[in-house]
Amino acid sequence: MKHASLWCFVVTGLCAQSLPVVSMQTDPDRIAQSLRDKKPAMPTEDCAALDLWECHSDYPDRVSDLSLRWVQLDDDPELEAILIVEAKAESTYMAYVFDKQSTWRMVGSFSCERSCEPNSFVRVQKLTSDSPLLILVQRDLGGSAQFLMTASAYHLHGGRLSQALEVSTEEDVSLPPERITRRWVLASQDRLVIHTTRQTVPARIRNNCEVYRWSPVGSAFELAPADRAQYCDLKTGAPIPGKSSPTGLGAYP
Ligand SMILES: [Ca+2]
Repeated sequence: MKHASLWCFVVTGLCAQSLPVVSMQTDPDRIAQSLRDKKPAMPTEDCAALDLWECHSDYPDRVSDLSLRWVQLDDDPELEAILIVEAKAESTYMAYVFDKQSTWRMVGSFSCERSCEPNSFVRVQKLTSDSPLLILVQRDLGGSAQFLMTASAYHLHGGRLSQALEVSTEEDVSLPPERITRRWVLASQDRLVIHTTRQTVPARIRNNCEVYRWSPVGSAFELAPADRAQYCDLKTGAPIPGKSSPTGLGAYP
């Protein structure tokens, strides 16, 4: 059974949206083994949850790449599992996140179909020292005339993954009016500083800088307008050097 819920705390475009949860018949090790060896065959329900051709026992091909990582994402002592596979039949990389409550549940699945960087598609990282370990997913969510690299951060709590931050890090629109927007996520000890540059043709670059802080109540990063002057040069719209440093999340230089 799938559940989805949505709740928004602030009108900043940031919503703590929790992903659908699917109960699994087997555990992540066995799922990885079935994908790798086709033996034992994967239970039909689990294959349906993964939604891959390669997990069907009568489909001849296997996934072409697979990694299983065990990581501690929440307060309960049991480790969570992140399974990443390359599925050539679907021309995609997939990442699945599993959490054990009384039984194993899939708490998130992410596809990376376009301009996918398999090594940076999914990673686990803290963004500020006062925020929890988050799952960061970077992929292109654009359409035919648009490149839209998007970084999303998810927080596991209460057996659910909810979105803690979403930033479009690079947006190239090739149809007129052509424009390129790039964003970088910087951080201080306890604040995120998001630097945006917007470039139009003919060349004109505008900077923007916004500050966010971790909200334990909202389980998400929320806009902190009162802190802007401390981290952002209000005249130029760029971050003040030395006040924040790169998190590795953002557009390529
Ligand atoms: Ca845990």
